[in-house]
Amino acid sequence: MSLTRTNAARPGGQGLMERYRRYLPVSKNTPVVSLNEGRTPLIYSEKLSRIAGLSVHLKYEGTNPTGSFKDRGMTVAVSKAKEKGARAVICASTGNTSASAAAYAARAGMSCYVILPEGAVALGKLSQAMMCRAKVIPIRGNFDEALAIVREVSSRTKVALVNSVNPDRIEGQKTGAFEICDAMTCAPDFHLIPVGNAGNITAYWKGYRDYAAAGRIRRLPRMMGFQAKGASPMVSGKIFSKPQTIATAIRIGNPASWLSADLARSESGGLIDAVTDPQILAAYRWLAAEEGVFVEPASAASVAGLFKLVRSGQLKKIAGSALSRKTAVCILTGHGLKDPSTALDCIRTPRPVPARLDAVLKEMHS
Ligand code: AN7
Repeated sequence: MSLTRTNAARPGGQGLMERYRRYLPVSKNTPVVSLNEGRTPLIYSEKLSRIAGLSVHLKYEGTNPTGSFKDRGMTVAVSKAKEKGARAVICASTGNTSASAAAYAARAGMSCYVILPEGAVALGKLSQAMMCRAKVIPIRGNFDEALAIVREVSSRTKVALVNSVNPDRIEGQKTGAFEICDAMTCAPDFHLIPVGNAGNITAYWKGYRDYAAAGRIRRLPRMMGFQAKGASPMVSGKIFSKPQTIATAIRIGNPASWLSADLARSESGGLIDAVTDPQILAAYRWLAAEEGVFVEPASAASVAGLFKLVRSGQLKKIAGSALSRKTAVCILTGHGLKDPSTALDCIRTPRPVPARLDAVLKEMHS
């Protein structure tokens, strides 16, 4: 029996390729490799809404099967690679792409090679890729150098490239926009999103435009992307040869989708801005402490961006007098559990006390 049929016949829901089949490059010959990704929560934030003066929702992509938005793109990219007869996939990664590629390749019975910048990938992501039996090759270099190498490998061999330079990845990731529009019955006014290699902002913009073309929504959002200051080539207009940020997921100095992300910005009347590491960490801690939403540092760039636009008055300026009637969605791209070390660095390690009621009561009130 084909994978397509078994997947569709099982109880427990369907993945994106079945739900949004008519918008995706999937035919009846496509073997659907899915882990039932998508259907991530869209969470209303009363506190952020009060602070920003408009209605703010969080799209929590950390609940995807491997804990990040990459699964949306990977289900399509790995399915299409399998359809074309590839036996192996390869990617460069700051971590999440490798975790996702490894999982979908394992599911598909394919091999997976991942090339990573040595010492710059969060622990959770590395363990995911290795547990899903990817061949992990760290290089003494950064993400941009790793991407150049895998592009070369895939052009010389039959190993399929599953980075977001593969258009199937963009197709899959655009379903995030569909889910937001389905839930809100329209597009938000402002779409805030972290930017690294710039594939995701490109994908969301395509998703909104596809939905508009299909008559599902009437107007498009302004796309607002946020890079980490130490890795902000799109803001400064030049390549960063040594990108540096605590948000390792977006430590990228020369985004592959730079041009299409720039188009998303200009066509939508949006902006690409930079947020500093302290601003990212403040938003990272705020989300967990105030909303119970634990994300990885890179994901907090969208909310750090919102705080920045509110503080500078820029959001009010763009929205005009109708601010309170506007809506914003911040994309939270990955789960906090991906990067436990950064979380532990932010908090005080709890102190053990004797196993006695009085000691615990005393500690509770200290
Ligand atoms: C949590 O895994 O590039 O702008 O190799 O993991 O589409 O690159 C990850 C990127 C944002 C940026 N948030 O998205 C990789 C990788 C998280 C991420 C981004 C990434 P793009």
